[in-house]
Amino acid sequence: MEKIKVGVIGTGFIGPTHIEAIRRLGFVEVVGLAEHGQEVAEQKAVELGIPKAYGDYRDMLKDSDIQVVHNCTPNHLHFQINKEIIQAGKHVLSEKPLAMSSEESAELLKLAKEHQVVHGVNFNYRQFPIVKQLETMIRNGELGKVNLVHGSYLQDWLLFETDFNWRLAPEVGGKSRAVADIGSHWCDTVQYVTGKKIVEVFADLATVIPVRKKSTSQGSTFGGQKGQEEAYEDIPINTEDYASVLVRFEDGVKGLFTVSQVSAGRKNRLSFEIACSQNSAFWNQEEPEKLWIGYRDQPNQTLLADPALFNPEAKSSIHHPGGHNEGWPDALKNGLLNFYTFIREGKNPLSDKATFATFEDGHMSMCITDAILASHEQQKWMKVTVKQE
Ligand code: SOE
Repeated sequence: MEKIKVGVIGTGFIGPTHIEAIRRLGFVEVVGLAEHGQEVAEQKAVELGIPKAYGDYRDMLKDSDIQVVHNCTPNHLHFQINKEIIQAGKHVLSEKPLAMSSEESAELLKLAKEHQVVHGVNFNYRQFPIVKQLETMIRNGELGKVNLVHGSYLQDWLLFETDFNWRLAPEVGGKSRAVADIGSHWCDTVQYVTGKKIVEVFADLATVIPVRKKSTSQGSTFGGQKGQEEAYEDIPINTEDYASVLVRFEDGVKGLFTVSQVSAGRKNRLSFEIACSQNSAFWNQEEPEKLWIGYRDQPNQTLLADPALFNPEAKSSIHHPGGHNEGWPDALKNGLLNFYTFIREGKNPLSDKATFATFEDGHMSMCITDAILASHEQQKWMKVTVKQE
């Protein structure tokens, strides 16, 4: 059987992880890579073992062999490139955020529907096996009715004033940083698990480090190290390092989350607790194989990820016996497996249900971010308005 042929645009932190995940699928092949400039593209193609190198992604989009394109570029390029991928009639898998504004993400969603291409966005945390298990438990009513949802997403890679990355600059990263970068994951994951949309928010944002020192040499995500001998320039920062957001979900469910990229010791700690009428459940991405189940009238339990203990629907997302732990790269692979199985089975993006996050979810996420920013600015509750094109 012919493998599905893929091109990847962008090879910073996330592009290579997409390539690795695709390779693990077996029925999909990365045949092309695009970077800014032929020299970088060729160097990266050699490093990553990809046959075709394009110094301009537009040339890759003309390659009729390529059926699917992954957009792994910095945020400010997402909209234009996503648009051109769709217009070239290729299926698209984009990094989040889909675009720089919710007007743009609405336009992309409309365009993807018109061209009937399969569209996915990399909200990977919903693809952890135990997250899927929790989703089925809640859907089957095993924990009772959902009452409260709270948690946080904490990182420390921007803790020092010398930590700098393109995500900090609004013209490249977008007008929101911590909320759009990691709050978007938290919201997507809890909406997926509870099956309930966020409908209203009240937010308090802060820029804990208002001036940063930008190294004239380093710049990769998670790349910073303290104490290096460097030359720096002062850069005023006006995107948020921190946010606390009160949230109201559909059906009167209430919640709260905090995001921070300046919390020492927290590397990539997305966590949430869901309090239901019978039990509570707690999950933390840094210990992804454990699900805490809380009881009022008996000892609490910890469910260790194990296909033998999972609900039938959740079993398909776990690929190893209990104790053979799966983590972050495996969740990304699970998302891509679902995305490419959808394509392989010739499913219809307009009518078939996707088991991965789509541009619909990507657009929803942009609308939530808009409401959070507006709420902080106006210091009042804001409704999440899902803009239509
Ligand atoms: C950086 O904050 C980042 O890489 C995010 O952009 C990812 O989406 C998240 O999964 C990990 O942190």
